[in-house]
Amino acid sequence: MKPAVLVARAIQPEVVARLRNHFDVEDNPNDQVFSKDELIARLKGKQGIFATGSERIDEAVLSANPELRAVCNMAVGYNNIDVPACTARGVVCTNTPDVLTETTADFGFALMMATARRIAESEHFLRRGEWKKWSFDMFTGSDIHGATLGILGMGRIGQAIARRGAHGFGMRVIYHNRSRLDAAIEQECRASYVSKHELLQQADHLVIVVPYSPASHHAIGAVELAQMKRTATLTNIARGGVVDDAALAQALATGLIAAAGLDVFEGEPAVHPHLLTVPNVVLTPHIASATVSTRLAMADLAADNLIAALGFGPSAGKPPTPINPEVLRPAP
Ligand code: 8YV
Repeated sequence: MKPAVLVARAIQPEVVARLRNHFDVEDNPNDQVFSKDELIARLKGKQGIFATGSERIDEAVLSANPELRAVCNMAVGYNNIDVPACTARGVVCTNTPDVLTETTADFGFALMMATARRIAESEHFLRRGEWKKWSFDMFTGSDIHGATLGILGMGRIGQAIARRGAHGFGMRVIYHNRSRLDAAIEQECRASYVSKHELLQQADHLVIVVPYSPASHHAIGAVELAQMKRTATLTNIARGGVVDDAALAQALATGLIAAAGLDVFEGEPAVHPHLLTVPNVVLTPHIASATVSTRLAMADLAADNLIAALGFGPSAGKPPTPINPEVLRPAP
């Protein structure tokens, strides 16, 4: 009998078909978002879950489903998974790094540019029929080329954004990270390490790419926003909760900073109501990794992880991108 797995959301049919070669698959072609109780009920008897950022896998889910052996996220971020709880139960967790790095960096750069050059705001103005004449200061924004790009969180995506800024747009790149990068990587990205305070004070365009954790909760709040230039922009493509959205909306409304671009939100898909009323913010629905080819690469990698984690395929027992590889070690 094939092991049973749950594919928690609608995904590419060819990936579901591949999973069916190994597993008895319960999929979700109607793309229902399960409540905690529904998720627990659907996981009954399942050994694996193909998850997305929308499913919270915590102690309640794990204890109700002791047969679960693998939690495979179709996302690089995994703040939806209680990894220590999984590890304690010997449940392997995996994510999808690398395959989305360049796509997500493209989007971060695009969102930063749209924010600095007021693309969404001016497009809405045009669609409303308000464009009657040229004016010297109509939708004047701030330059990207030659400006200082500040990056908070210098992992793979942060580095890819730094390269675009330094090599493509002649930007001065500064970054802050938990740990400083190797000199060779700094040199290749043409990025200089600074303190968080220096980052906030000096950046013309601040891009947030730091993973969410209790330590990064509200890393940017009222105190941090007050340290930024009044002409600065802020772009968040990391996770809701890294930025205090209420404080940001207030900063945008009062001109404490010039503009913001947000792809992620606290409590998404809900958006803080104040953010919806301020004009100087570009809002997108968590689509930084959304290209056809990258979403397929993410789904394929999550499927490869699930297949290997449950002991099938060419790398049986060795999922390509585990988050808690310690659970894979054979017992001494
Ligand atoms: C996903 C993401 O689209 O990979 C991540 O961490 O934020 C996005 O690429 C989202 O998490 C859905 O799983």
